[in-house]
Amino acid sequence: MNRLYLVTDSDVARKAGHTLPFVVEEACRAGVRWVQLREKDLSTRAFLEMGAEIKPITQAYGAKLIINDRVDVALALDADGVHVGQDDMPYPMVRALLGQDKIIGLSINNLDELQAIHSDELDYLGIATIFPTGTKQDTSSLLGLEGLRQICAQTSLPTFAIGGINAQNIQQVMQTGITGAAVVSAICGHPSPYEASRELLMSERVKE
Ligand code: TZP
Ligand code: MG
Repeated sequence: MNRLYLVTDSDVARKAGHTLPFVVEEACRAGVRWVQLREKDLSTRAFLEMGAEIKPITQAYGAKLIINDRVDVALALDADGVHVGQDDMPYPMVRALLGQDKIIGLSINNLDELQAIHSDELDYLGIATIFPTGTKQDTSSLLGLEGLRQICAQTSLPTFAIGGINAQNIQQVMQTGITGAAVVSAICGHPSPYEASRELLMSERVKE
């Protein structure tokens, strides 16, 4: 499986003239195999309806569907997993609710948060925030490539970097010891989510 992770934002997609199902379909058609449904402003009902629309698309391409924050939504959709942050449900509880077969990812922002982890309960880490981004307002201090390198050197879990990653800098990100790169606006906000995904996937170390 390649190392590109699409994280969705329907506002960013809408501003680029796209619906979210269109973005996910185009990204999957281009080869993306990790999709995180991250919807901060939808009601529970709308989140479920969106997930029900997205799941057949990811399934058709054999892509993983991960739900951001909402364990209940992931269970209701029988999604592949859940991604939680530092202020969300603690991942041991997520594991207890989802069972051993589902994927659980945790966001970390610094070395202290890395050191607090019990890695046997997690499947991967999201490492934030690498570069400045307009997509998320409450980002912690920026790690940059050097901060990212330091974190990657100290964990054996699979890692996905996030924050300001695009076709121009993904190559440098992939040289830090990271497993993969996660993007929002570089795909959702691009005039062609298909072409954007193709370009990102062409980068060295992303495509394998
Ligand atoms: N977590 C840290 S930065 C971020 C998230 C969800 C948003 C990244 O968006 P973009 O558009 O890829 O910079
Ligand atoms: Mg969260």
